[in-house]
Order: sequence, then C-alpha cells, then structure tokens
Amino acid sequence: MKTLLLSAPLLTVALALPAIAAEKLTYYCSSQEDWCQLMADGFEAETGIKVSMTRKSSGETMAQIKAEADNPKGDIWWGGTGDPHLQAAEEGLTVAYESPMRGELNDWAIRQSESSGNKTIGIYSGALGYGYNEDILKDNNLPVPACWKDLLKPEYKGHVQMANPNSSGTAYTTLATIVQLFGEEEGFDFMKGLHKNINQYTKSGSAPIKAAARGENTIGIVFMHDAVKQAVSGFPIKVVAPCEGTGYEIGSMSLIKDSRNPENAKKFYDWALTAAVQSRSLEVNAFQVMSNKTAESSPSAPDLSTIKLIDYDFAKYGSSDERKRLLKKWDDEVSTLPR
Ligand code: S7P
Repeated sequence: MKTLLLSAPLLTVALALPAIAAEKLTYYCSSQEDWCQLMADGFEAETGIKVSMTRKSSGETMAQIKAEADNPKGDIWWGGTGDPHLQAAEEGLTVAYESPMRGELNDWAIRQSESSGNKTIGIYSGALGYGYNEDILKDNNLPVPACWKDLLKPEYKGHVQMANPNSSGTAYTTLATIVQLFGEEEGFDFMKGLHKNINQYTKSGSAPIKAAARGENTIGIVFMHDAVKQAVSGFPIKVVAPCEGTGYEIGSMSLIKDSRNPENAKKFYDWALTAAVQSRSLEVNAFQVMSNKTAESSPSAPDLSTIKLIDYDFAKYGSSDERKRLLKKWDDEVSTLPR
C-alpha cells in the first residue's frame, strides 16, 4: 500500500511528459544485403539515429519510391545502379543536394551528380561481365566462354542465368550495354538468341552468380565484382571481361523528395561519402571502385583500367523515356519468346 502511494505521483509525472521522439532514418538500399546492413549498423552506432532498412533491387526500389511519391516513406536511397537513380531525378522523386564531401570524390561521381542537377551522386563504379562455375563447365564438357557472343552457342542451352531487367539494375545495365555495343537491331537479336539459353530470369542481379557458386547454375551474367566476391569466398567461379568490350555502372545515392527525416538523410549522405566508411566495403568483399579518391581498394577488385569499357551513355540510358522504352521492348519481343 505504501509503495503504491509513493509511486502514484511519479506515474502521473511520467504520463504528463511529452514523448521524446527517437531520431530516425528510413533507408532504402539496393546493394548487396550484407553491405546494406553494415551501412545501417555503422550509421546507427556512430550517430545514435535509429535506422530502418529495406533492401530491394534497383528497379524495384525505383518503382517503390514512385508508388510512394504522394506520401513518401523513405528518406534516402543508397546503392544500386545509377540509371534508375537518374530516372528518379528526372521524374522529380529525389532532391538536389551538394554535400561538403564533393571535393574528395572522383570526377565520374561528380559528373553523375551534375548530369542530374545534383539530385544523385556516384558512390562506386564497377564493370559488367559474367562468371562461370568451372567444375560444372568441365563436367558438362562445355567450352570456356570469353565473349558476349559465346553465350549464344547452342551447347549453353539451359546453362545461362541473368536477372529480369525490370527489377534488376544489373540486368538493365546488361540490356543497355548490349544495345550500345551491337546497335539496337543486332542487340535485340542478341537478347533473343541469349533467351534460348537462359534457364531463369531472377529478380535480383547478383542471384545468377550466387546460384553458380552453389552449383545450381553454370554461367551468371553479373557485375564482375559480384563474381569476384564468390571466387574469393572459395567457390569455383571464374570471372570474364567479355572480349567485345562491356558496360559499367556508377552505383548511386539520392535523397528522397518530401521525406520525413531530411536532416538525418543528409547526415547519412555526407557520412557515406567519407573514405573511412567507403573503405569498410572491403569487410563484406564489395569490390567496386569507391567514389572517394582515398578510400581503400583491394588487389582482388577488377582493374577497370585493363577492361575494354564502352563509353556508356548514362544520360540516354538513365532517361525515363529510354529506360521505359527499352524495358517494354524487351518485355514484348524477348521475354515472351519460347525457350
Ligand atoms: O552491391 C553489388 C551490386 O551488384 O548490387 C547492385 C545491384 O544493382 C543490386 O542488384 P540488382 O541488380 O538486383 O538491382 C549494384 O549496384 C552493385 O554493384
């Protein structure tokens, strides 16, 4: 009874106090799950800001931000290929910001920003290619592929996997790369020929090489760094830079328009561009080239200076009309064909 009488006034005071809202950030991530989580945990630990994370592929995240435009739920979109970030900028879904960290970044990261009116910025870069499971290749007496056009050989039927370009930034980069490399007509003929050899179009871009690592697929069309990640983890994966040349991505970051926690989003943005944070990518075997000039790199990372890279037209293939047109054409003319 005595305890009850003493605690009653305390309870009244507690109920009368306004609830102190915890600082928070809603973070959409389109890179590999382990890297997304490392970023969320690292930011939360350093700032005390509570991070709520959703990981989805690049095209899916773009679609989600668009669907939420009247009532935005996300604050920041980090990672994923640059094309859908550019499309989001053009469609007014993201906002301009000039971070004080810009002086520390490589030119390609700043160019990405300038081409979008500063509504997105480059955080990493990496080349497209493919990887194969050398054990499965040998067991099936298959030739070693070295070029894009090798993937059309009839003996690879059922042995090639890529993601669906609607959901995946990796697969959209593949489609745009092939069109830029061979021209639109020949490029679509290539995609139709490739379709005959595809065993499955996955939702996520890196899934095909993870399946190859597990022995459930032979050749996965992915970013080369995603194939290297499997190889350094001890899986029998070989990485190929296709002989004809290849495209590349500028993985990007954008602030979502009319977000609920814009100041915390800017804090994350500046923090994510520091060399110390970008160097932590190596903890999860993320072997992209980082945008901060002094971020550490690994000797295992693909050396972009030795790969034949096309002059990828980010302005064109990141534009809303072109991305929609190419995806519709792929849906209509490729994905519906029998295999
Ligand atoms: O972090 C690895 C990585 O390949 O993931 C991103 C990719 O877009 C995510 O997967 P989706 O293809 O499914 O969108 C790339 O930006 C990045 O290099």
